[in-house]
Amino acid sequence: MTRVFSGIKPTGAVQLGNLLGALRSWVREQHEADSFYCVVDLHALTVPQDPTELRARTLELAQVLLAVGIDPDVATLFIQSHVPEHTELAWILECTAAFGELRRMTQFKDKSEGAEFVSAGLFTYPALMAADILLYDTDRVPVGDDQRQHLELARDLAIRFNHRYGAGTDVFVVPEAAIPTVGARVMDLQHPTRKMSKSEDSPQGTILVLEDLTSVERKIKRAVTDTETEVRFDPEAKPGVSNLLSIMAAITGEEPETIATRYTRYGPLKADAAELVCELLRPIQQRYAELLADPGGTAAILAKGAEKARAVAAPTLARAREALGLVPRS
Ligand code: ATP
Ligand code: LTN
Repeated sequence: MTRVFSGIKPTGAVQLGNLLGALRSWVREQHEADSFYCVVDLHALTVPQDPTELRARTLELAQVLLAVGIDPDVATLFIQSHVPEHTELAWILECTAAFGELRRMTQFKDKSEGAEFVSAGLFTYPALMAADILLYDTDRVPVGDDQRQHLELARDLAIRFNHRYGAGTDVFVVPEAAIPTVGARVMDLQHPTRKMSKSEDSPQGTILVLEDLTSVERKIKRAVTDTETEVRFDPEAKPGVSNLLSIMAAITGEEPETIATRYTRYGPLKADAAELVCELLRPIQQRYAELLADPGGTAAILAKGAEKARAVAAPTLARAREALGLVPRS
């Protein structure tokens, strides 16, 4: 059976881009493949975190994933730091990756530029991400468009390791990225040329999955467009309008160009976009409220998930250790 793996960082509240670019594919994939979904708390540590907040955000994120529709009886849901094999393989892959190839990663450039403190972990981040993926013999990785380059690196590391140490039998499966055709890059509503993000400080430009729906509606109605009036899908010339059309397309499954033909003014376009987003979020928020009543249930799901994950990760790590010539642990 095909194996799917993906991860999300507990770095802030889940936003609409996470949902449309990644989480909806996760929910779909769980019925088609053996799926592992991970709250990557160790990746969150690459930038400074408040401990109390990190703990709360990690559990909140797990509950949001359940509310979005991840079924723990079908998929394996767990917290990255509960499976220590991730950090051990990450070290091995840091020694497989070249300094120069990590330096080329655009996410590192973006996140380090202008930062007061740049951790070494922010630089080696993609090696930990490759470890996440390769530990599970992953065939497919559903992610948003911003992760394309990291995925390419994970593939290169798998191929390089197999070539160097495989001795005729591959140690790692070479994964493929699965990036949706629409919704893969939801843009900030106030700055439509940059992606919507959890940790970027742009409250008016970011729609949160758990946000009050009146506020969601207000933000969409105030989204930055342009001084023309024509509704047309053209991300280069009309980034704001095109972003709204892409969001609607990702929700309805229609083409953004087709949706555009139904509008002659921005007002009705925004009103319909707001309604579609609110309809998408409403049932998720209701399920989340129910889950809040049972925190013990979520903890039990995560404990079972970690156990299932470890049963797959440990033999893969043992294979890599053996191939490298590390003396077996007795
Ligand atoms: P941060 O702001 O801390 O970097 P983030 O909001 O970018 O966080 P991640 O945890 O890095 O979120 O990503 C989780 C998943 O959501 C990834 O698959 C990523 O590609 C996807 N994703 C994040 N932002 C967007 C977006 N604006 N549009 C589409 N997909 C997105
Ligand atoms: N780097 C990703 C999060 C992430 C991930 C992964 C995604 C960490 N490990 C493994 C897919 C597979 C991000 O910043 N969105």
